[in-house]
Amino acid sequence: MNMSLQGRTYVVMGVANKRSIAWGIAQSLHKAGARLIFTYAAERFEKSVRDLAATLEGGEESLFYQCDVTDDENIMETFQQIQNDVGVIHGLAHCIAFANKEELKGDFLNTSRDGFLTAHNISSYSLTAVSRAVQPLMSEGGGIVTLTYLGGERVVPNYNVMGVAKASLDASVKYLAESLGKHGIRVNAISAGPIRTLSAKGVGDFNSILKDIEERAPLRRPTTQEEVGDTAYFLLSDFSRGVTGEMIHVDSGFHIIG
Ligand code: NDP
Ligand code: N5H
Repeated sequence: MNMSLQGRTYVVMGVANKRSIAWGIAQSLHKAGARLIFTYAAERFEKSVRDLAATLEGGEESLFYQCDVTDDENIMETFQQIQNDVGVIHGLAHCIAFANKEELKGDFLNTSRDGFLTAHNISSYSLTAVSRAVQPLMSEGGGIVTLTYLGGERVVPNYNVMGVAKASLDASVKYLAESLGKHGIRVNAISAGPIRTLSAKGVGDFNSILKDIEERAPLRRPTTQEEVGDTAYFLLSDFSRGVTGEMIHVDSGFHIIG
């Protein structure tokens, strides 16, 4: 067995810019020889995604689709189109989350019904919707990977409704692993340490969160996009063929510290 992804095609959802964790995953998969398909939600990020893909050697072969995960029809059309254009898919990286800014500070008790539903719709349910849509294209089996955060396992200040949505996402990974295992499709999550991305921007005390990691995490350094990318590559390759329904922490070991 070798680690090459030559001849395989992967869908990467959630590249907004070069700091996106999805972009770290795309780079790792590309290095391994994979062909890439990108989906983006906001039209304003289309150029950014296309420009980034063009920086990859052979990136002209990448394909791009607009896909808003709140819209079932859009999801179905996107994967139908991908099936028409490329046929078989070997894996998918789901790197999508959203909560209203006002829900990401203050007391969790004040979470609104709307804010709760929005966070769960985009950050959790979307994995199930997308998994169902991609399943027919994964006729040779393969892997699905999503991104989660420690705030779904423990109370982390300000993560609030997103923590509850991640707990739901983490449980979805297990149920989906059971549903899709019989089709040879594995479903896993990477719990990433804090990385300064567009989503993380504007988040109150990100500096002090990073400082804490540097002081207390076993590896004493922050998580990088590349570290997450390479673990996604492992989870989407045959080297992890016996792993499903799992969550791997790529966080310098921070999660073991009490
Ligand atoms: P980015 O801001 O780079 O990516 C977030 C992505 O979510 C964007 O590409 C955005 O697309 C997409 N998105 C939001 N709403 C929708 C929608 N309705 N349909 C489709 N896509 C949508 O941030 P990150 O790379 O940090 O986030 C990626 C994942 O990593 C998230 O699940 C996040 O929770 C997780 N994570 C991040 C950590 C961090 O410290 N950064 C730590 C642990 C986990 P668009 O802009 O086109 O709307
Ligand atoms: C404990 C923390 C810090 C506090 C909480 C941060 C939560 C961030 C997650 C969500 C996904 C951020 C978010 O939805 C931001 C939006 O309200 C506003 N931003 C946008 O709309 C931009 C333009 C687009 C691209 O963003 C999205 N998401 O579409 C957690 C941190 C230490 C770690 C972290 C940052 C985790 C995480 O899940 O991202």
